[in-house]
Amino acid sequence: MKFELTASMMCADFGNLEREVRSLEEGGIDSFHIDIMDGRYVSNFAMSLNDMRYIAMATEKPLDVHLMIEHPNTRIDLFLESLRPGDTVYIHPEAEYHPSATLQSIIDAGMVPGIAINPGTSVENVMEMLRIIRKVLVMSVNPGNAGQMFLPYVGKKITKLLAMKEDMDFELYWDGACSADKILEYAPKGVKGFVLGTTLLFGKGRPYGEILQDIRSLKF
Ligand code: S6P
Ligand code: MG
Repeated sequence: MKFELTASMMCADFGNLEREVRSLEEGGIDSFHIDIMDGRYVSNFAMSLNDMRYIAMATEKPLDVHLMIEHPNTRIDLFLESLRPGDTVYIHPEAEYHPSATLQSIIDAGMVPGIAINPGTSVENVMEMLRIIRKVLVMSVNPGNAGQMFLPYVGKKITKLLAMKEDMDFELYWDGACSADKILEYAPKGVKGFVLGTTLLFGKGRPYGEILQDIRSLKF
């Protein structure tokens, strides 16, 4: 079964960031997920612009930038100018007065436009944006922190989005508390990729390559 695995870099060892990037690349990660927070849209600070720039410089793999910041359009140019065409930028529609204008800035810069949908946000609230984005990041935890519990009511929304993705031409990605059983259940249903954090990848005392190999060898 083909699905993408992306590493949530806010969970990495920042004392050895370059080594972390190398081990993940050698282990076969598909992309690097960069959680940018401003302490306002979410009550946490994880990664920031310079962390993203450093990882963009350290790898040729795609970046998957998840902006958890208020009014990203104010200085989205700072992020876009440090990325490569084909990298993905997700915004949270609730964080912007005119989210479709922000998505247009992402498209104009040659990046893949995405929206992140919070557990409490309905598909109906973002319907028009689904027509212009290419990726939907479904949050299965509230944004802001790693290591949280999966919120089971999100399952119904994923089912709804899966039924719409062909017609509206977007792909679905999972972010939050991603475990092997979630991949086993949702990859066959059509979820295209999974963000791996502390639940499955980081802080396990095992080489990333071994863990990623185990995930790719899951029996569906
Ligand atoms: C949360 C953030 C996520 C987490 C990731 C952590 O605000 O968007 O990307 O870093 O989901 O994974 P885990 O397995 O620790 O929940
Ligand atoms: Mg994220």
